[in-house]
Amino acid sequence: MRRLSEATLGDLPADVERPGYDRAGLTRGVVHLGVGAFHRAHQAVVFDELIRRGDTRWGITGASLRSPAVREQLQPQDGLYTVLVRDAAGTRARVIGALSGVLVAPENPTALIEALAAPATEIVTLTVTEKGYLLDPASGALLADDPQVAADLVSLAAPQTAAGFLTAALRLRRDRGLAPFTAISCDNLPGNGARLRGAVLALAAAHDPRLADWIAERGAFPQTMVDRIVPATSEADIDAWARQSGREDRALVKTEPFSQWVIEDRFAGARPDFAAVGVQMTADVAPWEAAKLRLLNGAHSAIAYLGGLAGIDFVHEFVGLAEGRGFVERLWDEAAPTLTPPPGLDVPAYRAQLMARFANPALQHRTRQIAMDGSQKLPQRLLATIAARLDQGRPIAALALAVAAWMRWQRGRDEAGRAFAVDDPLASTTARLAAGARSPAETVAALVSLDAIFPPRLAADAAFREAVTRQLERLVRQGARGVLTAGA
Ligand code: CS2
Repeated sequence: MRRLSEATLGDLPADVERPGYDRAGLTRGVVHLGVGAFHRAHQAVVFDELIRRGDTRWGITGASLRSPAVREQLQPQDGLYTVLVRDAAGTRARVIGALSGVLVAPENPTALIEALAAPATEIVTLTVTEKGYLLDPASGALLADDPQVAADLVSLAAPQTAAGFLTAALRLRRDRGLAPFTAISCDNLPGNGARLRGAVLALAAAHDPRLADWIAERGAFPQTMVDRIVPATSEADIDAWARQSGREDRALVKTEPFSQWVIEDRFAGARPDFAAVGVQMTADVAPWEAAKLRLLNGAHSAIAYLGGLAGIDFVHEFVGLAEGRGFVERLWDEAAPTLTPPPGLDVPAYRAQLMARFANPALQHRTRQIAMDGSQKLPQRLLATIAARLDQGRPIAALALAVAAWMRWQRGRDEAGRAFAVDDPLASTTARLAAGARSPAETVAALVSLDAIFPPRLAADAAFREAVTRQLERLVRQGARGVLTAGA
């Protein structure tokens, strides 16, 4: 079957929305690092919308920091791809035209540095996942011992890391008399802007302290909260859409109707009229971020491990069970009092909306996908909430059950005895620690000693260890489904 492309765009069914603007006339004002499904369904749609409204400065150059796979999806399609927005009521399809090319960093690092340093580049967005920042998940410090970071600390001629590319390009911009770009981290890291800034400043300082000063003074790393549920696209999704649309789209993404982007209003240079396309601009993103990380992502990770252990494959199936839904509500009852909701966020309404989003039967969001990289996610999704609860002297049963489920997951076997690979940069360490323990209490003691995940103060907290041990004992005895049915 023929691929979606400029040449075949006109053949699509009439109800598929198309870019409707002259793609050749776009300026590439954005470089995006990590052109995965999330970017294609979130920020790229926002830039596409700005262009549709007539501001042609926001064409995107995509970059993959690792494999050429995304370029092979997009290049034969002239950068075009379809976003399928799905819920129980049906599917809406829209072709996005904002992306005009994909660079593969390891093949030609200079091309990416030049794209970042181009005078037209005003904004650099990143979705490189939590582990892509190469930071200690608990403290946020740059992992100086990581081989890629170590290489970038020595030379930025062919950077290995996202922060390395930004630093090399900022150096070039300064040397050429250009202003810095605005670098916007769109990953679910706590204080994502500050963490990215810290990584770039640490690299810059290692090479040229005056560069670090210039970036600190003139650069901008706004904090953001990004939200849209974007499950991985399956071969079955691609086949089904090809049959329906008559064109094969290897870069297809599927998502939900909901989309939210909150950005700290701190820009180094030009700023699009984000507010006109529904992006929230604010001076303080932190309360939005905490609500999203602790309610949405906290529940997601809990569902991933408890559901995964119990053999529940999809999020909507988990919340389709009375005991699954009840557990999520209890988790939120624990998390909600730790939040300082920003003006405009009604927590009960937000929770109800989240539950409806989780229940969306058309998304087919796999628990296994969310279970990935737990070591990078636990601190901001569950452990910060637990620390806040303990400071308030409040119980943590549901949160502790989620942490215990993550611990049980590290064995790489579900409750039906099926083996799986724990997909996590710290998997070999957690597997070794879990294997050496002879009881739930020993498992908890061994895993909380990992200070990359558990802050020392929390690891030493007797109430925390007891609560997690108790829940792990219950999981071993009753299984995840049994514990859910009995109540947290
Ligand atoms: C999920 C997120 O995979 C995961 O860890 O929790 O990708 C989640 O779907 C998004 O943050 C929603 O905005």
